[in-house]
Amino acid sequence: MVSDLFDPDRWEAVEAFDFDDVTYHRAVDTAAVRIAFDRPEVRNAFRPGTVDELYTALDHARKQANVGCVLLTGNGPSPKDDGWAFCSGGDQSVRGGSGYEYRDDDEASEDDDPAVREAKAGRLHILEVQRLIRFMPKPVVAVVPGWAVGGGHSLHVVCDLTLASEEHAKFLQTDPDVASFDGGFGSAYLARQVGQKKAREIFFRGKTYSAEEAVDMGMANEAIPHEELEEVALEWADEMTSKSPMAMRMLKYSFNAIDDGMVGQQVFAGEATRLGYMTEEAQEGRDAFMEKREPEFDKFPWHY
Ligand code: S0N
Repeated sequence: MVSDLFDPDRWEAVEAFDFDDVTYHRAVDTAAVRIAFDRPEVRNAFRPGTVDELYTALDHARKQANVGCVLLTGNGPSPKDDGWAFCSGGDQSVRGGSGYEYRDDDEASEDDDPAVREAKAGRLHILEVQRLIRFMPKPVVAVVPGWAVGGGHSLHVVCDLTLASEEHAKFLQTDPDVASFDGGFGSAYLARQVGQKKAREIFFRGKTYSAEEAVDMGMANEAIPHEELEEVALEWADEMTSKSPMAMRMLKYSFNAIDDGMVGQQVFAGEATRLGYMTEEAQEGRDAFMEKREPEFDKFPWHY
């Protein structure tokens, strides 16, 4: 079973992949996908292979012209104790001396070339997943059915929206308890959401916050009765995917730009250039070059 909250009639598996640590589904009647951590027995902690699979699924979703929203969640409950989790961060059992190590029992990475595995050793590629979520031109919603902890907390922070289970979602930053620190989106962008004092409290005190507290402090959007979590997530996806893809893309990049410096400007400008190329004016520039003549830009107004 994928998850107690998962309605099999609303989803079909994306057949192109055979993942071990994540599940990947496409909604039957909405332009959305569901990508879920699938290690509920360890509160959906990620090992290197999990991150590889997560990246592959997210990148696939990013490239699909008929997908407008990604729901990122965690399967559950745990077969051990019925506990729920979104993600509890990096799997501490495979954390090596210089980062997260690929192990032979990491099924999710069994196809990797050994030389590639060696090159990857110690690499914090969860940060590449964060950037993929940040820069993909469609909303990514963290659907949090239980614990969001450490690197799992950082992932919900970087998602565009967070929907949390009223009864079971719990938000906790353990990074300094296990000598880890997300000095990027997980802390700095969190401070943008909840303010500096609260963000420092989250990391420095390591308290556990409920869904309601997360909503009150501005790092989650809504707390939803547990049983309705995925149904509401699909409703949100339905709302968002009915809107203009161009406007949604431009808005996401506009929200990002102020915090993303020159990269934010570059990403936004790329989309502006795409729109520019659709104008007659841009086509005149291209045509004049191809026809070896002077461009007739004087027929286009200087808008103000
Ligand atoms: C999640 C917690 C709070 C749940 O507590 P609870 O409900 O009491 O359950 P437990 O009995 O503790 O757990 C159930 C089983 O799951 C195993 N388990 C849970 N979490 C992990 C984990 N992260 N790694 C490995 N195993 C885990 C338990 O061991 C238990 O197994 P059994 O039944 O066999 O005993 C609680 O479990 C908890 O505190 N977990 C640890 C949370 C944690 O510290 N995570 C790591 C934090 N750090 C990172 O994530 C670093 C990430 C990173 O690499 C990074 C680096 C640079 C920049 C950014 C990041 C980034 O943060 O992304």
